[in-house]
Amino acid sequence: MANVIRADVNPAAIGARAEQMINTLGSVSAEPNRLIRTFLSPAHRGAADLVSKWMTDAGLTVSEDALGTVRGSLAGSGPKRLLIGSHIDTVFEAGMFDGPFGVIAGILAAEHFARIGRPLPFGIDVLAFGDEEGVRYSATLASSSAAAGHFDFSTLELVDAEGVSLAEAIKQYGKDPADIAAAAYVPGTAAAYVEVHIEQGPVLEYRKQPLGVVNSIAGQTYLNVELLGEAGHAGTVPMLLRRDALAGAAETILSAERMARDTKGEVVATVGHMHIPAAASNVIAGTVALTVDIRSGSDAARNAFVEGFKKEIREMADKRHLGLSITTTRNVPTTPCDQAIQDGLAAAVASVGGEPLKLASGAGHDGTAMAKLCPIGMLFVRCRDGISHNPAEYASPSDMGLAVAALIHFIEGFKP
Ligand code: HGY
Ligand code: MN
Ligand code: MN
Repeated sequence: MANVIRADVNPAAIGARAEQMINTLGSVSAEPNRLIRTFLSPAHRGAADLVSKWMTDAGLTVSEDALGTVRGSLAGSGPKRLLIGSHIDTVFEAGMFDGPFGVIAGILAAEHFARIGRPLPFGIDVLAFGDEEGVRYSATLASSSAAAGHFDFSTLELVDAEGVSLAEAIKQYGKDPADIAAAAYVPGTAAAYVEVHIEQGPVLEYRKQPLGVVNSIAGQTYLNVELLGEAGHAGTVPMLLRRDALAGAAETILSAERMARDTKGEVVATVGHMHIPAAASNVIAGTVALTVDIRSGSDAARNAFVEGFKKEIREMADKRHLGLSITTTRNVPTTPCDQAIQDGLAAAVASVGGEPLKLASGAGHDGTAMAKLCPIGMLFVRCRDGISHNPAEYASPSDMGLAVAALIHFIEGFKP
């Protein structure tokens, strides 16, 4: 891979630093044997403190808003700001790269300009968001939505698995919900938002490319499906007289899988969580709740899938004499990435010797929230076997170094 055209940027050295930072941040977890860092938790606090120190050491001015977003700022000669960020919260049993690498890349790129000492014609804000995964509360993108000025205040009443409301969690974190509005950027001050993120898929590895440019972020529909049957004795109720909610849930899961496969890649559907309140091996399940995550790069295809899926589940429930409730807990349209930013990132990828591949993101990102504030772009980094949301998640120091070098090139050529 050709070196960058800039003599003062050494991707190999940057990549080694990025790897060391990833490993250090990756050790900040709620549990010793697996990586868990949920929104406004003590582990989030520990990660925010570490990122704040890195930002300060890089020459950035650090601040924190009411939702815990850490902001490292580098002044520029003009009023506009280029926002570069990602998230530091994780799923359960997470990998170390999903989110953190985007924050680390922003810090390393901003540090390059802080060290040069020649102000850019715009400021840089590196943002570390704390709620992209939506694991603790059923809402998600709370922190980036607040920065973008469209926080949903009704989510303050949501409660986590321990019954702690988001409002209470904010206070326990040492912040004040009354300050949430102040987290928003003044409209017009953010020139763009750019996020560097592992691809979380196999395309770049398959195409033997370290970097790729994202053209859109898939739209998402999340459904909560609750099946209501009749709890009964596993030994005495004849099969034909059962109203087995868990058997209905099994059909629901297989319908989602089969219907998504039938779209030949246009739509993906996942049942990732199921709750059986009174589960026991000798009880016919009376109630089962499950989540259905439906995504597509096409809003029309996703919406058509949702309608067809709901119809099929209703018919199944009727056949099984089950009660059924389906609630939509998330409905996010496909988010296009700004064309000019895509072009700038493509030139940046080429500057480090890459082929500027364009690809859609099946994963959701903070960019979806930030797109309501300003134009967005994303730079993908190859990850081994396309694995993510898994401790085996990995991006090489070499690829991470090229990503930061490309980001530096992008910043150099950015026109707010
Ligand atoms: O679910 C997603 O796509 C993201 O990782 N939160
Ligand atoms: Mn992510
Ligand atoms: Mn993720």
